[in-house]
Amino acid sequence: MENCIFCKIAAKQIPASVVYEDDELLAFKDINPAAPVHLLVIPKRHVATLSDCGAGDAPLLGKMLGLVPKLAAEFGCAVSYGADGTPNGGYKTLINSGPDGGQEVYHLHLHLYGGPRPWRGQR
Ligand code: DGP
Repeated sequence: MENCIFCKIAAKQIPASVVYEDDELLAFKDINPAAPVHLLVIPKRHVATLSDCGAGDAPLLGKMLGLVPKLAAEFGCAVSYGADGTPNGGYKTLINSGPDGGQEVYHLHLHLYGGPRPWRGQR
């Protein structure tokens, strides 16, 4: 897509701090982090919003979601459990969709926020 900033990042036409890449997906650091860890996972193929995905996109969406725990572990924010089973650490995943969903960049992306709270705008 010609004027899509994330397509340009996927095509390496503009720089980004890339943390993961395969044939279908790219993950990179958000330019304006709202948490100590703030990554974006995108499909390389242009998809504007989650509402533009159909049943055929389920494998792609599953792959995006499946990447999250791997990145969380790599960036030190995986969920872990104490000896008594108490959960520790963790992260938030978010997909903003459309204007009412707060989407600013119209190329599907999944936010991964992690690290010790408070984060910007969150307790
Ligand atoms: P959203 O509101 O869900 O559309 O979030 C868009 C996010 O994309 C926002 O957190 C900032 C980030 N972003 C926008 N432009 C760039 C860019 O050029 N590079 C990087 N790394 N992140 C960007």
